[in-house]
Amino acid sequence: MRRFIFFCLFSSPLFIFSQTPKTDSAWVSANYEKHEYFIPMRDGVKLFTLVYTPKDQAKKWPFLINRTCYNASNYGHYELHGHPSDYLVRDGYILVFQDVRGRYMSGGVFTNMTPNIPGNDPKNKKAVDESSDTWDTIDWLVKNIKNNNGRAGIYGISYPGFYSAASLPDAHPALKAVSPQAPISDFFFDDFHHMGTYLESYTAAFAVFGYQKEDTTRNDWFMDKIMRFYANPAADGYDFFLKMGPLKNITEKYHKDNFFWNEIISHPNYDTFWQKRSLLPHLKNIKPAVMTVGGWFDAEDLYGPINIYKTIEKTTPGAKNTIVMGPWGHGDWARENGKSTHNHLYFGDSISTYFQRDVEKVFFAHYLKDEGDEKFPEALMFNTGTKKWEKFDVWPPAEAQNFSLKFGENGKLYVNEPGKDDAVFEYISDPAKPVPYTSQTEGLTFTPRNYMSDDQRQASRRPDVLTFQTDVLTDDVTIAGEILAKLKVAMSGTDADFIVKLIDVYPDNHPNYEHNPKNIKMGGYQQLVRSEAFRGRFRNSFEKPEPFEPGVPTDVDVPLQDVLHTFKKGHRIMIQVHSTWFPFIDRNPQKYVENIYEANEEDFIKSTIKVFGSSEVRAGGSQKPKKGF
Ligand code: PG9
Repeated sequence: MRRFIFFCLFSSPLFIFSQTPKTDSAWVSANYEKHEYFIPMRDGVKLFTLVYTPKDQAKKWPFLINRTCYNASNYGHYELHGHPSDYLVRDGYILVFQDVRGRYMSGGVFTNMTPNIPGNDPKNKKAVDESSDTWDTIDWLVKNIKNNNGRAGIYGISYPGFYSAASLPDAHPALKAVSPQAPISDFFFDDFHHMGTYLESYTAAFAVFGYQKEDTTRNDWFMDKIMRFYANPAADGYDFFLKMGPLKNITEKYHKDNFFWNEIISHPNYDTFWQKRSLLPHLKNIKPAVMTVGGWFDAEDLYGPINIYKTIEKTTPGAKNTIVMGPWGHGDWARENGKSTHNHLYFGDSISTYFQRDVEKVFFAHYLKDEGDEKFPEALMFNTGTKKWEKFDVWPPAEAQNFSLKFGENGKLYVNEPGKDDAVFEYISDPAKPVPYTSQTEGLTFTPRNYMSDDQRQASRRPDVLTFQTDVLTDDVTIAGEILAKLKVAMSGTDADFIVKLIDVYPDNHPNYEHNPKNIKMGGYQQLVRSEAFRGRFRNSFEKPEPFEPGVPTDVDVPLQDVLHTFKKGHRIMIQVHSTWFPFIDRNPQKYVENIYEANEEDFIKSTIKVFGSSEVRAGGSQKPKKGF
């Protein structure tokens, strides 16, 4: 059963097919000695910490730390699940796995996205957060573990990515290298929410984060809560959640006693509850080297890596700060099966191995062992169109040519040409028949995943989806960096969501991929490159939502996360705009209510939405790519 959770949350690091020599439990137990400690924090709480020390005592070793809410004991049987990678394990570190406060074998109370308390005073027993817990852990390790070289690194994927990044404010002086990977930065923009919409596709996941354990345990105390969704799993998530009706029914039926769910539904706006849980305002005066890693198709934490990198660039100009973005879904860089794919798309062979061996291992060896010369680019970014790595000395690219995409009549999309400013495009948005977010029927997700590069033809054929596309491109067009959809809209209702999608339309004669286990036909495939869902009530402020006035043209700016994608000659660029995307996000009643988590069935109304031709999607273009990393 425990494997189930580990599998879900880390999306299967258990199934690592590394091409390096096997670093299995036999190899680990032959080369490492394992010890378990309960490390005292400054307020007296003890954190369970698993330590693997190299048996080779001829050298002094640095620490490599992973702080997790997903059960450090999963690493307790000399089985490391490929995380850290086999390259790091074989390179030799004192490997540390720690249950964070309030989880599994550690003491204390669990808090989601622990608010950071600026400053670090080990004598202040009250001021504890993830930064102070990491500081106290490193201080104890350096003083108590034999044969260490006085340096520490920290890494982690997903929530452990947040704990890695949370070590940066007021970092311990021994902390020299930090790699936040798919880190959460702010739960109002990562994971559970997208720009104010609630990710209904996450509903089962709350069980993991919303119950305090009664005692120290190595087992998943919340499993019974999860199994309510999975004992007889629905084959069709769309149907399951549509029948569920308003979100208040989820409260009633599943999460009434879940403290995190109750926090979410009591704070529908970006109030101080969320603001104090954002890590971004605390990322100042950063001392350790930072390599933030993310996946362009990461459905869980894409906002986090991009914004952690950009924030450090802004607050600490001289920081050793690198970002690596690959053609990966959530955490895919930690597993290798030889063929690097996302969904139906093939990007090349062993891309995760390249990252683990030639990037991640090099980063930690340089800063923790003085090996190799520092040659890290500011940004090592995989172009998802050309399927090649590109290196940038600034991200987004300094020479961004600002692209303007404008809507025209008959579904035309214009690049850097005037559209039809006086045109009006409209659709009827019906919450009873929302736009599906996947091309295939899928069951209950623990978190959404495949939609990020899915085929959009199921949407572009619907009357409630505005679809605009360019003529066939006569040259390659690269979009690099941020995208902003500046919509001018009006509606018959008083609230609405806006989903904006950037899509790569393949030529009708595009060959199928050789590596194509699901036998997907790629001719005419409308590949999602980037999307964002924006809850219109937050157009002027995420803290103070406002209704729309029926019929009044109103500006709604929808920021989409960065991309690096070349639309190749013979392809088309497509933009879609619509107002439901289910069950990826919850349905907006489209009649303004104070709190959608408390909306009633009768609040859900059809609304006629108008999008004016004066709308525009702005994007950045890329500088000439430099040689690869
Ligand atoms: N993205 C992971 C997650 C968070 C919350 C619920 C479900 C998954 C993670 O950050 O660990």
